[in-house]
Amino acid sequence: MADLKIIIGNKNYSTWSLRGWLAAMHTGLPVDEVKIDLYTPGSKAELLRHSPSGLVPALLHKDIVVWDSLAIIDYCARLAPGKFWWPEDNAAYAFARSIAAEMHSGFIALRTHAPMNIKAKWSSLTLGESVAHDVARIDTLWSEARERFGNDGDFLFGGFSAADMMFAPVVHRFETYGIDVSPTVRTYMDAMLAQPLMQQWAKEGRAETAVIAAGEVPKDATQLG
Ligand SMILES: N[C@@H](CCC(=O)N[C@@H](CS)C(=O)NCC(=O)O)C(=O)O
Repeated sequence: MADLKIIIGNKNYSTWSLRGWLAAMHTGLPVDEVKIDLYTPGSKAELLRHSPSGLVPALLHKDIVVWDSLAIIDYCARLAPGKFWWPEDNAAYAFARSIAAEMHSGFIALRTHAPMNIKAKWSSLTLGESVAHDVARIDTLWSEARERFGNDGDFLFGGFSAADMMFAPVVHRFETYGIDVSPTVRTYMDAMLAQPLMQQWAKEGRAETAVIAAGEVPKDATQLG
């Protein structure tokens, strides 16, 4: 049994779980994984057995529990200080921390109307105004990060970092709904989709059979939002 255990939900759908799981795996330490099928009878009781908020992700480290994705990322950064989490440079750090926080608290329209569903593929949906606004803002943030701070690698701040973890589910959303992005963002998304931990999660998500209604866009939809 490993000292670290990450509690997650369905890999096809659970965006916050993806962020916490990436952080736990990025430590490079041995990690046990417990997956709970969300929104099923009994799942809330099962979540509460591990996570005081009744939500995933939760990270258990020996007898310590950390819940909420951003807290898990910061805790994992303490456990594995030799790995890249946040950029050193003050300007890059400020940008990285700000966009991670903006992701954690914002982009409600995109989160509401374009659920992560790794298995799904749409090509014909137009974007409602509020979703289009979120998409444009994210494109601007990713492009600026890549152009100003990303020279040392393929990710927002060069190497794969906490900021990429926070935006990982958005990459899947853009991919699933065939959302138009700038060339810089397309190149960044391709790097994210090829990242080994991202590939592992997506492969396991695609193999799942559970269907969560809230994670499905109606078949006759023409617009997101
Ligand atoms: N702010 C939390 C959000 C966690 C959250 O909403 N998790 C969802 C899954 S993506 C959940 O546990 N839902 C299960 C439920 O509500 O029963 C975080 O950043 O971790």
